[in-house]
Amino acid sequence: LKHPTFLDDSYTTKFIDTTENLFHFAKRRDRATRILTYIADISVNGHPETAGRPRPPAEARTPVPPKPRAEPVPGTRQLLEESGAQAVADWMLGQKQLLITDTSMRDGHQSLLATRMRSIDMIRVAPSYAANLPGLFSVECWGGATFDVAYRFLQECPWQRLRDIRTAMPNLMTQMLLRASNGVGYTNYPDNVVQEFVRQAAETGVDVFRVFDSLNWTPNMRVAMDAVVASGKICEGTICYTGDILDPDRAKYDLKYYVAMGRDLRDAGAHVLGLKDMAGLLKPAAASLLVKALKEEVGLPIHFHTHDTGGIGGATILAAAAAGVDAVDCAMDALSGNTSQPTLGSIVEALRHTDRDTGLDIGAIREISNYWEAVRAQYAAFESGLQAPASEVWLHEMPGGQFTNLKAQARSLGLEDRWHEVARTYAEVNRMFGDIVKVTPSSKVVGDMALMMVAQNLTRAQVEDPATEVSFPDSVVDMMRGNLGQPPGGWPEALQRKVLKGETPLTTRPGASMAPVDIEAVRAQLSAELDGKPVDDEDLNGYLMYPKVFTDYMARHEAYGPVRTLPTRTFFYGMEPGDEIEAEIDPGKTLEIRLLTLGETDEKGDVKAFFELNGQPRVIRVPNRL
Ligand code: BTN
Ligand code: 3PY
Ligand code: ZN
Repeated sequence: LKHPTFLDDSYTTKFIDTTENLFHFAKRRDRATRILTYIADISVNGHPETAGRPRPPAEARTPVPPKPRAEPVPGTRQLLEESGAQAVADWMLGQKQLLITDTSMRDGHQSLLATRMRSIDMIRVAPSYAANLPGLFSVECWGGATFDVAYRFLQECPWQRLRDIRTAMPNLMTQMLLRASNGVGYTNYPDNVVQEFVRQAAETGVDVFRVFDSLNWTPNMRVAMDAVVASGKICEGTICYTGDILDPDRAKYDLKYYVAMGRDLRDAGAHVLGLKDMAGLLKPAAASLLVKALKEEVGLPIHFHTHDTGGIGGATILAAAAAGVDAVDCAMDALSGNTSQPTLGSIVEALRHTDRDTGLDIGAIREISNYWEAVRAQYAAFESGLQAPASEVWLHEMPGGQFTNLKAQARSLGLEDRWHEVARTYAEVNRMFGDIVKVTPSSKVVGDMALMMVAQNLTRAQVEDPATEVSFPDSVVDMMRGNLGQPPGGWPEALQRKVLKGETPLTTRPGASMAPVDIEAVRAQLSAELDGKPVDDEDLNGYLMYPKVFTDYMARHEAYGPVRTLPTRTFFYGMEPGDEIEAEIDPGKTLEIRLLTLGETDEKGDVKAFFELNGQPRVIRVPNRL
């Protein structure tokens, strides 16, 4: 009687005849059986994501988080809770020490391990952060690509990750990356979807929202920024850095441009000014100039983010620190360097006994980094194989989070040995699009176009020639339609005309012409799709961002249960006969699982897996799909 048709009073006597799924009773299996089914399936068939990839070394250590040294002392979180967002911003300006954000739980693994780090590996170390590094400014642990990857590839709920980290780390501010009107997706959402998402993220546990727009178009940031300010959390209005302010050939993105944008963001209500160098292009001398100018002309505390793709990110951070930047992002040593952030422990060491001394405990940093080192070994399948930093980043300008992803895409298209050509073409596409900011989602559009040109051996001249037929990727058409907003100076008109074939592009804010979503109607419809299961606000927000990704996740959840509680090695590789693991499926409710043996494949093509579950024998049958 909780079926939406009863609830919304549209019930008629035809209900039973027309509601086919009413009599499809899902086979109700307990959670332990579902988890055993997952383990059996992976043990027999392998995990699709790790097939053909390098395995963790046999001697890889089991990650053991460092012991919390004491009860967590109050940190930035208490300041925010007790005195509010503006008080945190004022406090930042009054500090001498360089404040540090640890990005290991978000951008660190997004940039090094294809975003594949599982919640359990984060939650287990969160108490050590709280107790041993209470002086951190914040811990970036949510948003960006982590949201959909959690549902899509890790079979876990991103909201639960946030809630659990928040609980385990009560004195530190959590931080997320929000793509403004693109939410944590790749396209513009209706305003009320963005507002609802921010409200929920704040409620579930985000303290600092870094809000950026992929074309640096501030009008398209207002809805998200206003929602953050309304939530009482910290709004970090963010400039994305591209080009080179010292290069007269890149005059489009000069010092004046960035200062003007900084003022716009301040006027839009930012508490903190984010400076997001997503590709790691900002050079030390330019950082000195830019940080000084922004400090003087904007007046907000500045939070600087960079990537070490070119190998001199640490030098840029130190130059920014000398110029008075208030906070910077680093990744814990074992998850730092190359396309990730500069090395946290090394920045702490470099500034020790100077007037910007971070005050962080280097011993605690080393212990936590040792933990991440052992965790990282479990994700060998997702390493990019990138051996060294490269100055080529100043040619292609790819964001750190995109670089390894695009390389993997190139590999899957058989273009791996033409990677440097892809890099050069990416730069060509950028010029062809008018020299734009490249960051999710605009960076994906440039990447799609570059891959297509290399795969089809198309030159820029051919693409631009009105007489040559080109079938543009959907993402390019969408962007030229104005659906990601407007870049400074607009789109190149001739190219836009060719892509749109006469269609008139949008020049106003996409959200302004999108009808609001009827949130409660969506809830009812989703609930119906889930056989009447009630839909809470977190699930609803997951569905609003990624409808199909979410329902696919829910279907697998029905089949496999809370697999987020499995150790990472088990999740990706299953068990060998003789292995024994534990999974805490509820606080205090732990499954002890032993795989005794796997049987032969029978005439139906099934394999029996013989387990011991908390000492009791259990047999699970799964298909052998190999
Ligand atoms: C995915 O989203 O593709 C990975 C998540 C789990 C897929 C499950 S794992 C067990 C079973 N074996 C497969 O090959 N796919 C499913
Ligand atoms: C993201 O949007 O995921 C990014 O990391 C952009 O740098
Ligand atoms: Zn980044």
